[in-house]
Amino acid sequence: MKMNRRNFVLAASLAPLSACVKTQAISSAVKSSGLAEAYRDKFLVGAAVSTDTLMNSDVADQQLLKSEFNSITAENCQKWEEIHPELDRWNWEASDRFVKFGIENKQHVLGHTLVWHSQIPEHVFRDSDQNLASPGLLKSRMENHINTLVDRYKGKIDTWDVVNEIVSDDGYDKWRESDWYKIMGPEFFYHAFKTAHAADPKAELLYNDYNMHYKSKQVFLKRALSEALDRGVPIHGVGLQAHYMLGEPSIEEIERAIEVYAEMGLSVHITELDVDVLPAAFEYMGAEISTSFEYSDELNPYPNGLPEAVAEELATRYAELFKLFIKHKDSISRVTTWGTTDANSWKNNWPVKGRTNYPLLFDRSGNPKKAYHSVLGLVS
Ligand code: 9MR
Repeated sequence: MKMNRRNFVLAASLAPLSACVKTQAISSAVKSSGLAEAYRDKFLVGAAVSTDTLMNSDVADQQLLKSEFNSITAENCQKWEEIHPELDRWNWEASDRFVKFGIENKQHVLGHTLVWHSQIPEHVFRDSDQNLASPGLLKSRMENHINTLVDRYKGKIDTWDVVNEIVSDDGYDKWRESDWYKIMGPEFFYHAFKTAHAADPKAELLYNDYNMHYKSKQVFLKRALSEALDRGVPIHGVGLQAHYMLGEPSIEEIERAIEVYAEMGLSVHITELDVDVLPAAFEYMGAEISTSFEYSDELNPYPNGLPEAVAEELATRYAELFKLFIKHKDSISRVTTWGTTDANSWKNNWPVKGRTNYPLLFDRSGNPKKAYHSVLGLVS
């Protein structure tokens, strides 16, 4: 195998998988199947873990995570406002539990997310007079945040989502006017990766975003990522969030996105996969969580269960997606669903609060859905 950057990262990111396979082989008397096990020679199969699952010790959900997935991502507990709510105060409990859980279960552990414009306290961007912080002050706060977090889990967290969502939603062709960008310019992007790499040189470092299949976003990101890589910025891979719908985007669009980033020598991770089955509240299909729409019954057509025909459609959609991922298994290191069961999906509350959505592979009771069987059926 040619040892380019992607292969190196893939080898590094698959290393914990061999440990995981061993563990699963040992416990095969108890459990001989599971999605991750079925896909073990293709890519890691992961799920995001909610803080509820970690803190309330939701045993059923934890069991599902252990038996079906060999990779876990912290859904919320490591976001800046959660873990570092004040300049000198850290909340470690949920995050420590998350990392411990992954290590005990020999899973590939994903940290999420170090630098993001969202879910971050306003004071980070202010000086003591409440004016916009200087570039130097913000840089030192970023360093303190990344160093503290990455260092605490050095050698335990395998992969970090280092920076999330740098592209403007207006045209998808320029930098997002976030406080990070306003104060530091593109340097914020470069510096986050350099700082994370210095804190744990063995960790795999990702750039993570939604709508990575949009043409203009690809053009922008190709340029931004190339400029960073040319400067020696240690970016090892990209995360395609993959918040999809039943009919959109097309498989061809998703395939092109995988190819574009893989051609740059980057490892491709599918980081937040789910498939929304409810009527679109709007045409825009991103994941910018500040957007929301008012509830109406027309937007919530299946409060008492998913009709058989839609369950079939979902199963077909998942099968097509996984067929594509298998086709590109040499470029794809991991496929992670954003949650475990339909009960704990963010999609029940976004972009409309209080709907009953069915975007994942397990139903509200944790039972495998048709979609699960269609994905499993591709490899067994
Ligand atoms: O699923 C997450 C939800 O529970 C949170 O309320 C929300 C805000 O922190 O973030 C959701 O996860 C986001 C992820 O961290 C980044 N990509 C978009 C995801 C959906 O908004």
